[in-house]
Amino acid sequence: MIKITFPDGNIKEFENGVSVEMIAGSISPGLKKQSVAGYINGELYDLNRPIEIDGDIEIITKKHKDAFSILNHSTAHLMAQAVKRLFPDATFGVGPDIAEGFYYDVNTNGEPIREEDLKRIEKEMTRLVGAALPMERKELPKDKALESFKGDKYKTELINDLPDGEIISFYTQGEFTDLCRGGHIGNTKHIRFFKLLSIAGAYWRGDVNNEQLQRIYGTSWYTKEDLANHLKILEERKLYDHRKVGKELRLFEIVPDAGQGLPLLLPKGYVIRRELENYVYELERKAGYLHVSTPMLGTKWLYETSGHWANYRDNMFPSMERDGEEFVLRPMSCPHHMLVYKTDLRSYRDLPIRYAEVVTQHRYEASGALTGLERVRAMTLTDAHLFVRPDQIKDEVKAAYNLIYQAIDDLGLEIEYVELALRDSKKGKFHDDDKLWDTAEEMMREILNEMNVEFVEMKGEAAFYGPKIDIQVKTMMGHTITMSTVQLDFLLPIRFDLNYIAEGGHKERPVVIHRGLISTWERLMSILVEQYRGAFPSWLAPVQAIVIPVSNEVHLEYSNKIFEELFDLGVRIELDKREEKLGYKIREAQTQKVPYQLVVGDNEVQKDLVTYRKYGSNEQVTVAFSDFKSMILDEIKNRRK
Ligand code: TSB
Ligand code: ZN
Repeated sequence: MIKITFPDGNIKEFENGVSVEMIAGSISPGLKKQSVAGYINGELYDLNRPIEIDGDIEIITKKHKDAFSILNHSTAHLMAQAVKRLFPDATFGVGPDIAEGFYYDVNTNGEPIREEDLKRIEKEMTRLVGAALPMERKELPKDKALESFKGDKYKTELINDLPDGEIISFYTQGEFTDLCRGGHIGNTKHIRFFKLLSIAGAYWRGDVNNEQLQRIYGTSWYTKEDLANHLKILEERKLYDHRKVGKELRLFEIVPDAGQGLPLLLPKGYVIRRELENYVYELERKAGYLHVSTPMLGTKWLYETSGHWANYRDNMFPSMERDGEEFVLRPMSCPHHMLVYKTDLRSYRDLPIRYAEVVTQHRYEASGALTGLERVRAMTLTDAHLFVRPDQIKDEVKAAYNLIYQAIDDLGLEIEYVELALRDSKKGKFHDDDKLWDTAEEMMREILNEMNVEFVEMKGEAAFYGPKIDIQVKTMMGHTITMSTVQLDFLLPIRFDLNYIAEGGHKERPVVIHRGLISTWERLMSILVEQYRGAFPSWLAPVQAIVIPVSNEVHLEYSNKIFEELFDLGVRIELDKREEKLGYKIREAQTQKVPYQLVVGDNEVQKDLVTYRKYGSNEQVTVAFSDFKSMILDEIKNRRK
């Protein structure tokens, strides 16, 4: 007999070799039906795996946060089995579950799988589901494992990477066996609502020097409704992808002639960027920041001194030489701001000093990672470096965080979660003063706790110069990306020998806080385009209002008056006096998502009125022109959402 302890502290005895499924069934048939796996002492157990030790149990039901990944991981195996049946020479790389489903990397060792084949594979999967094959776990020592996968290059490599002496687990369903840590759903019959989505290329182990495999993506759910919902979201995403909307609204283009990851901002896109810049400038001015401007080309010395050249060079474009001097395109502005600080003698009374700049910088990002405006190689960051005394660190980090919070809220965005990025002392890319790291990391933890901010710690994600608080948002496309950042740095002040005169007249070192307010214009724009689905609030909209006369002969003069008056007041307004049908002009204004459409007919002309329709509403509202004027001016000036 073994003793099983339940989460409420209850202890029950079971036969040795009992399974999670049987334990669930002993509680209630309903629980048995809902359960998909379990944790025994924290280790994932399949439903049918025999339990042979005493332990704490946590039953994973379909609603548990890990249930989705178990189902999707199992579906990846199911797909591989189906692929193997249809492409008997196929070998397989890795096949994990991911945030919204799963993928499996396949080499057919013959004709590649085409988009049209996905249907066939799905059908085969359905057949395997019908066969109700148990997914059974088996364990082998490493040498036996290698033997049973002899000739399979990828699995052999994966097994070889596991530590010697390790017991390796396998899962078998029908004729198909796969190397796998588990856990699984127990039987193929539980996999019912899935869809294969796409095929992409992926290098074996992510290395461009290796052969390319085919990566098949899919998604799998516990109910028909959940699957249908998810597929609907995927369809909608295609419509709101910023790359598509950005093109339709003529905001930006990425053309091969300009270079990968080097977008061209078109006039309408630039309007948005300038509005955002005005907003940021004002916000920072009120928060006590001073604005500076420094060049995007700098001496290599700057980056050798800072440590970027040693620790960040992979992300930099190569240096160039002129007249015996070496230059680099800057990937960050920190060194320049250190120099700005050094242009004067500083006293403890001058601190904190907060230098802000919208910094154009270049980073070498792998071409496979480039994504529209979301991840680019030329970017302009809403950057700042704060020079503070040690006793000011906490207040300044908190204030920087709060300013970020405000900006994110003003722009209608939402924080998904906050990450505290720490170093991993085993990795070489971090500077190596343990004491500085420990102090900085502990301080950041304290600050977040004092602010009652929930956060997750991420080892190995810090900047080479210090820990970061990274503020993550989720894009409409479902990726999580870093929007804002506050970073604590004791290193660069040493490297650049920064000082201030302390109260007693001696020299002290300031501390630097790096702060990215709302990311780069590029990334921010990608998020906003998707968030607003191209329909920007009027303060950001490239065209804020459009006047459409019903008839050019009768209504043009009054239309022109409205246009000129608002134009002179700074409203981005257009007058559509083309000889086109009224319906056509209205539809076009709609597709351009112009916030205010003003249609001018007899009634408007005679009584000095405007009739407007706000984008997204079907209602037509008629008001005195003067009232409309104050309304739209107020809305723009106060950046109403
Ligand atoms: C905040 N030196 C600091 C600065 O002072 C710094 O550069 N930090 S950073 O490396 O984390 O980058 C700041 C922000 O730039 C990130 O939080 C992210 O929002 C944005 N960013 C980084 N790489 C890219 C990229 N390739 N494309 C678009 N935006 C990017
Ligand atoms: Zn910086």
